[in-house]
Amino acid sequence: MRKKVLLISSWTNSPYVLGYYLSPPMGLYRMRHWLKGKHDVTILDPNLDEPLGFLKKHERFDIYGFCPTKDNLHNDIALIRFVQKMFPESTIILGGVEATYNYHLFFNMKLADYIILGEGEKALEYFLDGKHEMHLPPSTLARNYSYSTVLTPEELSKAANIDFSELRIPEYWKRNESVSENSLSRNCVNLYITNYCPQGCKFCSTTRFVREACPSGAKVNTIEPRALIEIIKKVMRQLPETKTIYFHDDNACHDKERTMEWCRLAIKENLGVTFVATSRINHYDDERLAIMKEAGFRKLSCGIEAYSDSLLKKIRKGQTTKTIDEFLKRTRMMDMPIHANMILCQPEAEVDDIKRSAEFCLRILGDKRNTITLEYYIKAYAGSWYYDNWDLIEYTHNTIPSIEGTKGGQVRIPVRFLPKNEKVREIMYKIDEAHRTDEFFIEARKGNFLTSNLTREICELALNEL
Ligand code: B12
Ligand code: SF4
Repeated sequence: MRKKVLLISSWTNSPYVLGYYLSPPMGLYRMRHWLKGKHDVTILDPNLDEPLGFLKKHERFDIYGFCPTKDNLHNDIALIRFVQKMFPESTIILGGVEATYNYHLFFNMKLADYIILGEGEKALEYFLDGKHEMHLPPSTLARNYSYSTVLTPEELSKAANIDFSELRIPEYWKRNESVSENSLSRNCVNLYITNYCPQGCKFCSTTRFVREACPSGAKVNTIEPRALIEIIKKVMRQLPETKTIYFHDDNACHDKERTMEWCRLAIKENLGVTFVATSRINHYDDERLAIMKEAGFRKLSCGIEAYSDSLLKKIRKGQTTKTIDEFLKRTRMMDMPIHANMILCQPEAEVDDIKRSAEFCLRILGDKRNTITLEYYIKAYAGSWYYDNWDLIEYTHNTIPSIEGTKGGQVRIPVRFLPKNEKVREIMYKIDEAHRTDEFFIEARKGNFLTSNLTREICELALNEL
């Protein structure tokens, strides 16, 4: 039977672009596209529409699907409770990364009827088709009881081929304007062309995301090259002011053959847009780099995380300072700027690691076209190795707002993994203090800002403290 579904993106509840530029909730749009013709799916994006007014204005939906995130958990919980109060006869489902890893919390707080793990397209379709009955007694937990819901490359191509004119992307471009002098984000459309990262870095939750839902089904799938070219052409037709397509995956260039093939096709078709991708540094080899440059890539984003062999080994990053240096040499020879992601005061960092990483950042920033997002500590997200194994986790309590009489209260949020080394911890606290008291940080973080604008000062501060 046809169902009326509302999918609701995480509620930041702030008019500012805080640390990252914003983009529409592509996962929710992908699910809507997947279900087109079968169910009526509406998207509520609280970044653009005030959610309470929206919910009151619209008739009841059969299903309300939320995508909570840790950073906005208090707001997301408040909104779920508001929907529970307004529409008690509707079904509430949750999905996405936070719901997948933290399902106990949502069930314990009675915030969900069902939780869908991993990729949502096929899982939500099966759910709406009523195929969710497991026919197991409630006292049983089963690991491998169901169909795989991981998308194949063909299905990924279908899922990503959405109607971009429905995404209200120009509204996001407008919202991002104040931070988009950084050329990465100017008139940018995010695309996702892979599904998974098998690396398993200790601080990252990505590797377990698909495995959590489908233990046997996890391997890296990449969109078919011809299908990708058609999607890019569609973006350019529907949003002709697009300047950059950003493949915001973790591993966009993982598949060498497919990357080279779609780049060849892009050169032939002359698509009139530039590209940025996020991928591991070993994916940017000489051959791929040469053709990517010719296809219109203007920046490469990558996770460097630390410039210290011992620390890179501890966090299971699968790269060394030698492979990082070789990557930098390749990109310099190709005249290709980079955006690097770094983490300074890591749980297992020693003082010398801080020195090496901070000096590395300053060296990279010597080329003005390069940018670095430097997190000075690791945020404690569920799903990562540290989350399950590290004993030094800092928590806070966030206040859940009461909306028109709904239950409020507090929710405990894991903030960050604390470094074991005392001196490293001290440096981290000094940086905290500077964020509170130093004029540069106060000014820089007043309204809209990008984290990458703070990198140089954080490094200098850390080096001064050594
Ligand atoms: C690209 C990206 C961004 C982009 C775009 C985000 C956006 N609006 O779509 C930008 C840079 C804007 C961004 C911002 C932020 N991000 Co971000 N982001 C990512 C990244 C790399 C990919 C997400 C993505 O779009 N994937 C592709 C789409 C197709 O998949 P998806 O969104 O996961 O959706 C699928 C499934 O999850 C599922 N699903 C999702 N929701 C629902 C809901 C229902 C009901 C169902 C059934 C299924 C379902 O089905 C979808 C289709 O398969 C992930 C890491 C990762 N690998 O997942 C982090 C990640 C999601 N981001 C994260 C965070 C913390 C943030 C910020 C809060 C950072 C900050 N401090 O500002 C902000 C929040 C912005 C906001 N308002 O929500 C965390 C979330 C952690 C957590 N546990 O909550 C992640 C996991 C990274 C991490 N570990 O740090 N992010
Ligand atoms: S940090 Fe990057 S390479 Fe490591 S597991 Fe996460 S997505 Fe994969």
